[in-house]
Amino acid sequence: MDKERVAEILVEIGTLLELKGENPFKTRAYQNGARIIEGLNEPLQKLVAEERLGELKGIGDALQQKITELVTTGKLKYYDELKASVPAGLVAMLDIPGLGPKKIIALNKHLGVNSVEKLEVACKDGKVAELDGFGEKTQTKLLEGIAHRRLYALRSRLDDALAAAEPVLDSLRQHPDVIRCSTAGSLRRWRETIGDVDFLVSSKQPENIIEYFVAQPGILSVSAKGDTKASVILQGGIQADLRVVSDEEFPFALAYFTGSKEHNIVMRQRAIARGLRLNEYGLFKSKEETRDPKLRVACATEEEIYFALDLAYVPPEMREDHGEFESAEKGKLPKLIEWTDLKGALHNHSTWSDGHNTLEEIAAHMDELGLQYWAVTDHSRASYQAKGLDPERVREQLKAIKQINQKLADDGNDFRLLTGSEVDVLKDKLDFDDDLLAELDVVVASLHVPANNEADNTKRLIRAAENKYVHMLGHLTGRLLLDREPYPVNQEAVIDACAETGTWIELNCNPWRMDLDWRKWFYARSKGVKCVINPDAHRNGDASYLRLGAGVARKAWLTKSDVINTLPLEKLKKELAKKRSK
Ligand code: DGT
Ligand code: CA
Ligand code: CA
Ligand code: ZN
Repeated sequence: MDKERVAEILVEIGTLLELKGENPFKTRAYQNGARIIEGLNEPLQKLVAEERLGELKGIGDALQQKITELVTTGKLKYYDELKASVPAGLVAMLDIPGLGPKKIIALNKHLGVNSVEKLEVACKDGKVAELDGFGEKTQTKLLEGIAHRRLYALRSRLDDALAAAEPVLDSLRQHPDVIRCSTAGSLRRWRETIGDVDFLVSSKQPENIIEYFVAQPGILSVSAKGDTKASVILQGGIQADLRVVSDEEFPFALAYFTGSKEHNIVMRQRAIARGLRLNEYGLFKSKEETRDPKLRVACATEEEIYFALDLAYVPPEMREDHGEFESAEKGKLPKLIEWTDLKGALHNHSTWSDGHNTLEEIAAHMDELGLQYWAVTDHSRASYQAKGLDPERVREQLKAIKQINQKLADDGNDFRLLTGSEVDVLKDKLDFDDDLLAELDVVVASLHVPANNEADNTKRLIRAAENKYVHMLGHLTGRLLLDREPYPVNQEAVIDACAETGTWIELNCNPWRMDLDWRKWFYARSKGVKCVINPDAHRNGDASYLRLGAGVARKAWLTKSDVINTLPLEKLKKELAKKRSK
């Protein structure tokens, strides 16, 4: 068991104890213990094996025993029993924003609330507002939180959906009876969250395909199975549909099931305006609904369907009825960015703050991937829970990076690490002074502890953009997809300030964030604001987020020239110098 999981379990034990009303001193010990374990600089396995846990300040006998049991057996009896002793409904309530153990105990004691469902009823009856320490506002927030949770449960993040879908698609591709196959739906359109995965296959032997599909190892259970259709549950509980069609129908079915629904509606209207009918089976020379093959306009590909309706081909990412028809009619669709256009990234972390790879490991890995540069922008000191660096440590890190770059240069290698910081945007200033920021290659400014009102957050971010050393704003809204709503902020006003000051905005492509949202980039681009696609990597594997980010950037209609980190290193350096020289 790795130290992250051990720390998670310790935190959970602390919370469960709190829910049981245990003494706060005891619960705090677990939370502290978790923090100590997470921050260890040597392998936890080794510490346990050498029986040296006791050397850690803050880890008492009871914790030592429990950590040892977890690490050596992968289980903890005490934890299992504790979990079983706390009602599941109370634990589920922890998931609602604004509810901690104390409030949950109060709700339980005074209103008998012991589940999310009962909480909802109590809120709707206005009983929660009457409770000491709750009030009208809290009650409204709790109801909102419950509604959000319910919606979140219906969708999956893009990374999880892709991870579940891609192996299945690869297997389908290998079956000899498969002529063509593709994903469709929101996954093919690179939406940031996915309701269900849609697969489409063309074949002369649909039954063989269905049998083969439902037997795939990535499929947990089969919900429905017909001659040409099946619905299943993939890893992670993600739903998926497979449809098998003839190869003549394939382009039409692909266009139809790729959607979006809004896009399809306009396509259908365009067909009708031309005396034709469009549906999932074909484009037909008919004024009525039909699927008669004799009336079908032959189209071998999706492209040909678009041409038949007097449109340039619209890539799947753009099919959201977001202005694509106007452009496609004029044949003026932008050439969208490709993920292979990306030459590096400008917001990432290392073991110096809360990342998992050392500077050396990062340089070796990103060079291996064929990238040209990778900025290390660890947290600033205010983010103490993420082990933020103080100015002294930042300057030490600068030296360490210079040494690594020197060695790369000596070896004749062109790859470079860039120095930097993800500096916290505080209430009335940035976490670091300008002198320090001026020494760094790359400065990302991020708001990690927002106010709960829009005006304050907007003002803080505008002030950050006005700092001449800040290159870009990080994850502008702070949202966590299917987990946390954005903090209140006037995004347009912040975008305007970025446009005025020459500050870039990040498209944080960590799949939990995808922030700034693709819908907002239409406005940002119209103002001339440049984008940086940043994985916010905390481990080397996170470099793969660049591909997801490019997909979402394509939804935002971004081209290579809109995105700063498509520039080769020398040109990037010139761009990094521009705002500072003003
Ligand atoms: P999701 O699954 O919620 O993330 O979103 P989609 O877009 O994948 O939606 P889904 O799986 O319900 O259906 C796949 C596509 O099929 C959808 O994008 C468009 C098409 N489609 C489904 N139902 C309708 C409909 O009632 N009318 C039209 N025009 N198209 C539909
Ligand atoms: Ca779908
Ligand atoms: Ca579907
Ligand atoms: Zn951040």
